[in-house]
Amino acid sequence: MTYIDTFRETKDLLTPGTSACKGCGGEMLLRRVLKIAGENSIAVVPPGCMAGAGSVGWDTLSGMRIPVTMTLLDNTASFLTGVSKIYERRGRADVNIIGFAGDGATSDCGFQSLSGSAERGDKMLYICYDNEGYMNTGYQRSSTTSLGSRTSTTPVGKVVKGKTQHQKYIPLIMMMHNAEYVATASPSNMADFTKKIEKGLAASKRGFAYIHLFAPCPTGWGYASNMSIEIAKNAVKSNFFPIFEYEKGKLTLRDNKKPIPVAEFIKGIKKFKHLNEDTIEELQNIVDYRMNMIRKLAVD
Ligand SMILES: Cc1ncc(C[n+]2csc(CCOP(=O)(O)OP(=O)(O)O)c2C)c(N)n1
Ligand code: SF4
Ligand SMILES: [Mg+2]
Repeated sequence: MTYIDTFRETKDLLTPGTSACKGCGGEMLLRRVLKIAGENSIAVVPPGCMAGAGSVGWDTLSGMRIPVTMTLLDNTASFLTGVSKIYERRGRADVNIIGFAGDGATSDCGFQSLSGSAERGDKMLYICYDNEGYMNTGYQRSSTTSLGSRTSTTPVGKVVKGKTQHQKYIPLIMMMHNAEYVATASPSNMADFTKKIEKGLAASKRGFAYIHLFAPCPTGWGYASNMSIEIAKNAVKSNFFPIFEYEKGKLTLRDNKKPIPVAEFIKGIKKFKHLNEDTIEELQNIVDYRMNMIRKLAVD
């Protein structure tokens, strides 16, 4: 079945009327993850836009047609460990145990719990949708927010001009946990995305699987809601968001040897509008540095 068949023929397990913003990258990704995973799945979503958008529940109702619960912001992975162990004990290894967590819940608040589950090799698929900030509470910076971004806690004024630190690069950190499977994916390439979710689900039956998704956010980043896919495409084309996977000790990179400049990617995104040439150059340097590091780790 091609990915188009998967999306056409499988049941939509996320309510059609979520309260996510128009053009939300995270919502688009969550809907497709559920279509690929199917009904024999259990989801855990920590506080954030995807829980807040109604996927977890209004009153006693849930926006998903599979069992779902909301954890704390800081314990998604350890919660999944518990769910995974009980299902294993009951001989239900067929059930997909999936976490769908934001970058804040993953890279900051929940990192200790994530690292523990990964190091133990607990059986789950942990997905981080990275929209580079704490969007659900008004776009505060997180450790994956990129350099120079305007956020509500890194405003642009006379003294401060957006975030002054580089982003923490979680995919490689997760790879160094000797995870069963690690991958990055973008909504701009659904065939690749589908294959990786399928592989991640299969790997989650053997151990810890981690997938990091590029999740553009029109509201927090400041761009037109119909531009999310275009922005995701340019993030990949500029190497701002490298696409790779790591399995059985091997890293495979979808190399992009003729990248567009990072300046091209950030054009039209308001959170970067104030950047001067020096900061754009610094952003370009970190993107080049990271890509070269991944190239060195990749198999030919
Ligand atoms: C320990 C803790 N601190 C703060 C909050 C408030 N809070 C709820 S959602 C959220 C944002 C989470 O950001 P992220 O995980 O990146 O998801 P996003 O909102 O971007 O989708 C915050 C700070 C909380 N629930 N728990
Ligand atoms: S604020 Fe951003 S991440 Fe949150 S629902 Fe809106 S578009 Fe999606
Ligand atoms: Mg976020």
